[in-house]
Amino acid sequence: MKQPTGQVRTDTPSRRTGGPGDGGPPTGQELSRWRHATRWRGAVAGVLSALAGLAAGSVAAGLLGTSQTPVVAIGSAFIDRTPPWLKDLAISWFGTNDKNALRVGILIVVLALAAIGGVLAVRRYWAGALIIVVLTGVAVIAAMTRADSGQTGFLPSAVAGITALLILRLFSKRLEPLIDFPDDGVTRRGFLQLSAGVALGSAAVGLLGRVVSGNRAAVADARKSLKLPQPPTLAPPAGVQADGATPWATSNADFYRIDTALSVPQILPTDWKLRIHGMVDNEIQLTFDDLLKRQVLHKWVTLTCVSNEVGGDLIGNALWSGVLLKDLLQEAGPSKDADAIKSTSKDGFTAGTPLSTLLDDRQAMLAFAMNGQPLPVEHGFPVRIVVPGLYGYVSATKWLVDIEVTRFDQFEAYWTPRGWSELGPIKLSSRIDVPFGKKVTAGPVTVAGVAWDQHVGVSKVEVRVDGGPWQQATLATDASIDTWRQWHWTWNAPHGTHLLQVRAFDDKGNPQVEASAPPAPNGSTGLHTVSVKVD
Ligand SMILES: Nc1nc2c(c(=O)[nH]1)N[C@H]1C(S)=C(S)[C@@H](COP(=O)(O)O)O[C@H]1N2
Ligand SMILES: [Mo]
Repeated sequence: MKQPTGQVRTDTPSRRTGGPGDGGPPTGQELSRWRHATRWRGAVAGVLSALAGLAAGSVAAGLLGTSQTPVVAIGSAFIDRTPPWLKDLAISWFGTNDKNALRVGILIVVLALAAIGGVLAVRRYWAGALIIVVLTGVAVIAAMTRADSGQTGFLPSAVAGITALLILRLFSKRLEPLIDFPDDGVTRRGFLQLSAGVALGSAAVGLLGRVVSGNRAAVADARKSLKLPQPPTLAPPAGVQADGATPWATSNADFYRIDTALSVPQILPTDWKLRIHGMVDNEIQLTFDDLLKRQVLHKWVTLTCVSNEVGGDLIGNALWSGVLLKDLLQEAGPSKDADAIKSTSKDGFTAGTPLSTLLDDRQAMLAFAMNGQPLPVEHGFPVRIVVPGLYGYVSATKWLVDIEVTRFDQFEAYWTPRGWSELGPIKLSSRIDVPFGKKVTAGPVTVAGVAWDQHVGVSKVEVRVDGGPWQQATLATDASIDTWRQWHWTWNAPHGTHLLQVRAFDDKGNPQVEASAPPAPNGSTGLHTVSVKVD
């Protein structure tokens, strides 16, 4: 016999065998306490069922060699549908931890929904099961819409859903007797045993999932043992500043990371293949070995993200090693009508890059090393594109697997339908790095930072204090127009709180845009302004 929720039953339950207030008929208070306890058990049952499902899903993903666990599937689909403002918000809140934050967020939402499902399932199994079915459906559809999930990418989510449904059924069988009748101890013990069993089982299965997904370890090993042509020197070009301001080279560990990959694609160099095709005379297929047989180029290039706010740190300068894209494209023989390449990564990200920027003298490359090391896995191992002068989203495809020579009117790259410009030349900008958050005492103070206008060049940097006259800063040696340029200026700092501002000029003497603009749709503008307290 079932009672509608919330209605307090006051007659004596016929199956009563003991429990709180032993002997007499249960009071309304007792009944409501039992129901409360039963609801809690339902929630625990829901959460444990979901965890068991997720553990089974991770084993399935490991066995199938796919990264598409249910959480990754939902998260990746979520990222693909994130509007630019939300992406920027996530980056500004969580920085490079935005992906972990998303994983945790998805897990919390899934477990919360599963808890509700568990509570419902105590009374009506199918009502709770429906929530799991819907969650499973979302994950399966999410996995099927991912480019890198292949034919079997939906299976881990399906396995997770079926497992969760079965476990939830076990729980609901245990909990049903508790709905209207007081806890007889036996039922409670049964529930506790089942809970402990499911929790332990899930932990064990989850561990197994880690073991069977050995792909990550294999790629890490392959990367470590890779011998690549070394640059003649890692030292900064002569004359670049080294006075404690921003280092000339950004270390691989400090280099900003931006991408849509919730689970970083794992590609063995021996498995890597690149196809250059489309509007070309000769289609080209390239293995990693083929790539290493070509002439190698080492070049300092400053990479910048279009999402970089004025004064932001989504910019880094590295010594990249790789081969010239120009040579490869010329071997392929692009059609006269082609004006773009669409480059695609293992996980389905795409960038659209003007063909002209790959064929001119800027030495766009297929890079396999960064600062003398094989590309870190997060930065595109084994091969990515680097094009001086263009924001990353229109050029710097990591985990590169495909280049199609085409026309801009034939395709839309990943970020274009999401509100970002089709073309993304980097905008002239500058940043103050010191003094920053440090104690400053009155007297001469070094103000320093970087300015950049990749593949155009910076000719001058000026600084001003409290909106006063602009004063010329000293520029470090121009290593190349494709890198940032360090600058410094000595300020005779008076007591008080002051505003410092910087502006840069391009090679033709045009100043950077002073009006503030947000990153979307094609890069921020405005003057970097810092407040400094002088004691
Ligand atoms: N496969 C892939 N490549 C990608 C992206 C991505 O999301 N996926 N993001 C691009 C963007 S927006 C930038 S700014 C650069 C960042 O490169 P980094 O993470 O090595 O700094 O990578 C580009 N290449
Ligand atoms: Mo970016």
